[in-house]
Amino acid sequence: MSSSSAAIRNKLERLRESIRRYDYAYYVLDDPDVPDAEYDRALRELQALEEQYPDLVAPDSPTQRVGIRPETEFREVRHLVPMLSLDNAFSDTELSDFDRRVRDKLQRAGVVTEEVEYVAEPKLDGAAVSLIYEKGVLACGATRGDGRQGEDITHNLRTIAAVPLRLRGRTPPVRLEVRGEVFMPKAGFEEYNRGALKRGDKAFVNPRNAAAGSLRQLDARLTARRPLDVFFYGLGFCEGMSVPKSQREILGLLYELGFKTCPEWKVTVGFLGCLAYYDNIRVKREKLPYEIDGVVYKVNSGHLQDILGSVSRAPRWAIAHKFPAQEELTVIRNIEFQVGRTGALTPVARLAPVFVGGVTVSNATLHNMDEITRKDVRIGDTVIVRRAGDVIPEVVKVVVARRPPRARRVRLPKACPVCGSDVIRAEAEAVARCVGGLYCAAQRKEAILHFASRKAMDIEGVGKKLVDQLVEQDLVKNPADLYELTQSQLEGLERMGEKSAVNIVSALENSKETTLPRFLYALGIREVGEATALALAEHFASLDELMSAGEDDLTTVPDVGPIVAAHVRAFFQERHNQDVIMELLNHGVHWPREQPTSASANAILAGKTFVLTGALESLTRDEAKERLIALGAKVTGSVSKSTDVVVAGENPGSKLDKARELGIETWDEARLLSTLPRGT
Ligand code: JCF
Repeated sequence: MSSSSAAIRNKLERLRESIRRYDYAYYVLDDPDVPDAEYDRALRELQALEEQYPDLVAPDSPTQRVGIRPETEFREVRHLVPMLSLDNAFSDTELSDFDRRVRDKLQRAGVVTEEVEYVAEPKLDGAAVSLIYEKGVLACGATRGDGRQGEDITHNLRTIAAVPLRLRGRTPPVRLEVRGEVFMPKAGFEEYNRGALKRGDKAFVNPRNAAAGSLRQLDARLTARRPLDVFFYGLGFCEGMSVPKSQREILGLLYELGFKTCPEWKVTVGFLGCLAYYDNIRVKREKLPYEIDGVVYKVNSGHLQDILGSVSRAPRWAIAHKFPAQEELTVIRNIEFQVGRTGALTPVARLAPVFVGGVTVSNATLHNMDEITRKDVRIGDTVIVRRAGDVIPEVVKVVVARRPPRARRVRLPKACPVCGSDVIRAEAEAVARCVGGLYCAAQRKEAILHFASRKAMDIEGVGKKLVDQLVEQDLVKNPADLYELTQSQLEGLERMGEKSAVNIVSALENSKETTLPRFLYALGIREVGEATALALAEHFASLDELMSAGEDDLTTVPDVGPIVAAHVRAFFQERHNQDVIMELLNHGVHWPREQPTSASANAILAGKTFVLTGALESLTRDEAKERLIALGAKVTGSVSKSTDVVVAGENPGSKLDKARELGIETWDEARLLSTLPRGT
């Protein structure tokens, strides 16, 4: 045997061994080792290599089975019609290729179609199921398995409220097989995981594994406690009923029979129509209450589907257009501690740069020391990083099998990495803090950034890069120093032209006219967010009164408890803070004496609770919120029985559904604008 063929055998065996291990973790343990993207790469590499060396294909190679059937304690059931899976398109080009193949094949069959009509819907990230109804009654439900036979999970499916136990309508078909995707909505997943951690149980790494794992419980009472939902998208076997002639009619029929279908589905025309749908869903993705990993397009016409037919495991008339992977593998090069505004030390993983969720990521948050311990993250580890939407990338888990012998644990530093002050971790608290306060440059920077931020003093142009320079060059030590900056000082800074300097000086000048709630929020008092700042401003007649209030006084303010009161009191007692406030006022920071208050009973929206959802056209949500509050309304984040009005903009999402469910009044933007008088 030549050495090169030995090397190839070796490589093949290594790939097969990895894939077997991934399969076991994924299918049997419901706890995958590596991200899907990595799995797909390994499988494709193995397939390519085996294609190149067909005589080295082993009968037990993971490529030799389509779909994997785990060893199971469940009864096996044969699907009446095989469950197909979907081919993937990972780029616009691959989608365009698919559309061309469809048109070519139809043309060769003598069908003239300019553009093909498709039905598009989001591709849910859950577990595929097939259900059989006998004379309208749920008789059997199964997992996809290998596509020909799956596991009998009827007992578990029965616990899902959205699975009809009986079909709607008077004359049910003799036998009907329906296909759908069971999933765990994002909110339920997060809530479930929070509970699991509290109980000391294992959390699920993602909603898909949560759904698959929940369906494979032996005890249906456990499944019943999991927040599962389901959308149906197709038919299998039909007897005693005529089969609809298009995908759109199938979805319509499913709906009439009482099955939930994804409300986002649409008929699209041609490649460009599909692309437009894809872009639209990608933008909506974060707001959807469930995880999706792409969109599915199906040729709408059943007749055309028949002409196109299927290859081994996937139809030629459908394709899944995937979003870029949100999870990837990379290596932790180092773990450093960042110091925040309140001195909290946050461990941050410095990563070997990796393309994930559409961007290159080189940092990921590790939240706090407890998290590091729980996930057992060490420097040198290979980890799964996840970047979903615009949230900060995070380390999902360590691939322990790839841990190098020299992987190093991290310890909480005893001294602040920025200023050298002591680091204290209070008993039973997850966060460790630098005690340096405004002596610490990191805390100074964050305090100034917060002061200038949009919801605080709203000083445009004062961002991270500028504040870093201002603090490092000792031009600004506290927020009040900002107002002493001159145009020429600013022009002397890096990346600062005359125009930017002029703009910043005028932004600073403009910011001096503010409101008391904004000012209080801008001070950055611990535990005082926007809502508390507003409550404090409404309760006290003046800043002086607030500054001299005792804790007893403070706790009479709505929503202010002893902890917040102590923080407020301590802040105003601090000499340094008093000085900064005086300086700010001396620089001309001011606000109207009379705040419009929600406490005044004659405010037109006094006592009304509003929820805003979706994008408004003529104003931002923050502006709408501020103006509603000015009229006496309370604005909250989630819809409940105590909500009075839900204002829905573009793409409102689940809050609107909830409002309708609860019969709460809903307003569109026009109705909102007609209520807000000009100038509020
Ligand atoms: O949402 C899904 N995961 C999904 C999967 C949607 C579909 O319309 C599907 C599917 C798998 C196969 N359609 C087929 C034919």
